[in-house]
Amino acid sequence: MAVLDLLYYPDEKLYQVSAQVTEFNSELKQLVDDMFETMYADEGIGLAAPQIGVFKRIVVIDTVGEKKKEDQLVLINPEIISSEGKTGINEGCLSVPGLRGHVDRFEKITVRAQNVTGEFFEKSADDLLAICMQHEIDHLNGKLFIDYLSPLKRNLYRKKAKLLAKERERLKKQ
Ligand code: GNR
Ligand code: NI
Repeated sequence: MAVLDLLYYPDEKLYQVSAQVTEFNSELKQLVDDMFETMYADEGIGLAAPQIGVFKRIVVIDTVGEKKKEDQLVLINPEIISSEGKTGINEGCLSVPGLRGHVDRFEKITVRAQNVTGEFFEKSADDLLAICMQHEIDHLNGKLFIDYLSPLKRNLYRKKAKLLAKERERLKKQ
C-alpha cells in the first residue's frame, strides 16, 4: 500500500486521454488499492488514474469516506449509458487544490463498467455520487472542472493555481 504523488493543474499531462484497461491482473488490484489510499490521504471522494500519472481508464470512488469496503466503488473502463435531469454544485478537484467552480451535470446517470476482475456491471447513481462519477470520467477524457468555466474565470483560476503551486513548492522545501 502506498500514497502516490498527484499531478496538479496546470500540468499538461492531465489533458491526456487515458487508454482502456485490457489486463485484469494483480498489478491492477495493487494500483486500485494505492489509488484508494491516495484518495483517502487527501480526503477526496474520488480519484482517477491520470491524476497519479497512470493514463488508464480506472476510477475509485467513496463518497462516504469511512474507508468501508461496501462504500468503495471501482469503475474500470466506465461508460455513461443513460442520463437524465440537470444538477450542479461547486466542484473541487484534488488536482486543482484550493479552487472550486460550478459545473452543470446530469442529475442521474447509469454507468456500465468493469470491476477489478474484469466483470461488467451497471450502476445507477444520483446526487453527489452521480456528480463524482461524471467528474472522474471527465478526467479519463482529459477534462477538468475548470474547463467548463468561462475563459475569463479560467484564466483567473490558472493564475491562482500557479500561485498556489509556487506556495506548495516553497512549503515542501522548508
Ligand atoms: O474530492 C473531491 N470532491 C469533489 C467535490 C465536488 C465535485 C467533485 C469532487 S471530486 C474530488 C476528488 C477529485 O478530484 N477527483 O477527481
Ligand atoms: Ni478531480
